[in-house]
Amino acid sequence: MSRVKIGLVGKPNVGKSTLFSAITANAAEIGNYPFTTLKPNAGVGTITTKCPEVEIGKNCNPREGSCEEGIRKVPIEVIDVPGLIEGASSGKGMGNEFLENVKDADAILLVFDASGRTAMDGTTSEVPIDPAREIEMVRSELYKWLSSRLSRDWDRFAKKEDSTGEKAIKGLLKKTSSLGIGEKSLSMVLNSGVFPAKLSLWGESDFDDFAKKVFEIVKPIVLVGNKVDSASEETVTKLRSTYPEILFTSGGQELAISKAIENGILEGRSLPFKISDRASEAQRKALAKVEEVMSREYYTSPQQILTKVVLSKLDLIFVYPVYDESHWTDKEGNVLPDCFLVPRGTTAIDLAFKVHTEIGNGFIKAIDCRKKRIIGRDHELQDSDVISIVSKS
Ligand SMILES: Nc1nc2c(ncn2[C@@H]2O[C@H](COP(=O)(O)OP(=O)(O)OP(=O)(O)O)[C@@H](O)[C@H]2O)c(=O)[nH]1
Ligand SMILES: [Mg+2]
Repeated sequence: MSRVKIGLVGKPNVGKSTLFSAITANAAEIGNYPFTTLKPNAGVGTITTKCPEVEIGKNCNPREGSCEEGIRKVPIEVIDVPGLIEGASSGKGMGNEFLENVKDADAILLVFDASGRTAMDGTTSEVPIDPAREIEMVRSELYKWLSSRLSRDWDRFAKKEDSTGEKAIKGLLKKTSSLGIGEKSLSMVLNSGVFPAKLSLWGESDFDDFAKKVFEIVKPIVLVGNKVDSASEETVTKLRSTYPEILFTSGGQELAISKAIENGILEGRSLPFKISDRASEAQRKALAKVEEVMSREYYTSPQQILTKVVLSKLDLIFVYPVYDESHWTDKEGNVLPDCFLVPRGTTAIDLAFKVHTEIGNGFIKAIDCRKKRIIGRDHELQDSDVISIVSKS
C-alpha cells in the first residue's frame, strides 16, 4: 500500500522548507535567499485518528507509523522541491526538472508568501508583491509543466496506440500511470471535458485542458499563504474573498514554538500558551505575538493543513485490514497492524486488491469485524472500519 504523498510547490524563498520542517520534524535547510533548496527534501508527516485498539482493550502493533494512548499516527509522505520561477515549465531556473519529484503526488500545496515581500524571483522586495499574481504564476507553471510532460514524444506514441484499435483511455493510461493517475481518475478527467477520441488528433489545447482538469479533479492544488505573521489583514481578507478555500499559516512561527517547547520555555502548542517563569521578557513578548497570530480565526497550523488536505480535500478514510476477525490481528497475532488511507467509496473488493493482488483475485467475502457481519464485494467501507477479507489465496 503506497503512502499518500503531498508536494510543496511555490516560488523561491516563500518558506516551503520551513513548512516542510514544521510538518515532518526533519531539519531542512532554510535561508533568506532564493534557491536555498537545491535538491528535493523528502520526509514523513503524520495524521492522527482514534485507534480501534481501545475497543478490544489491547495495544496495537502498527507496521508503519505509531500509536500513543489510543491515538494512531498514520504516515504521509511530504516532498519539498526547489522554488519555481516564471518560465520554469520551459526550463527557466531549476524548478521544472524537480517537479518530476512531485509528479505522482496526490495533492499539491501551493505555498505563497502572504506578506507580499518576496519578488517573483525569490529576492526580497521593497515594493509589495500581489500574492494573487504569485498564485496564478505558480499555478500556470504547474499546468504548463504537466501539459508539456504529457505531450512529450506524443506523435509516435499516438500513432502506435491508435493503430491498436483500442479506446484512447487504454493508451493514455500508459502515459498517466507514472503521474499517479490510474484508470478511475483518468476516466473522470476524460469525462469532464471534450477530448478527441483518436490520440493522433490531440493538440496543444487538449493537453492544456487535460492538465488543468487533472489538477482540478485528481491532484488538488491547495493554496497555502505562509508568513501570515507579516501579512496585512487587508491582504488576507481580499485573498479569502477571491479564493474561498485558501489557508493561512506561519511555518516560521511553528518552528519557533517547537524550539520554545524544546527549551522548556513553553509547555505545549495549545492555546492559551502556558509560558514558563524562566522565559525572559523578550521571549514572552515574542510568544505573545505568536499566540495572537495563532488565535486568528483563519489561522491553520501546518499539521491542520495536512489533515484538511488528506481528510477533507482528498476525502480519504481510515480502514484497518486484519486476518483474524475476532482478535483483529494478522496471521502472526499483531493487533491492527495496518491502517490504510483509502478514498471514500472504496469497496471490500477494492480493499482486497490494495492488500494484495492475489487476495483480490481470490476474494470470497469480507467481514465487518466490528459489526460481526459478512459484507459483499461491492459493499462501501466506512471510516475506521476493521475488515477481514476471506480469500482463496
Ligand atoms: N516572517 C516569516 N518568515 C518566514 C516564515 N517561514 C519562513 N520564513 C523565512 O523565509 C525565508 C525562506 O524560507 P525557506 O523555508 O528557506 O523558503 P523556501 O521556499 O524553501 O525557499 P527556496 O528553497 O529557496 O525555494 C527564511 O528566511 C525563513 O526564515 C514565516 O512564517 N514568517
Ligand atoms: Mg527550500
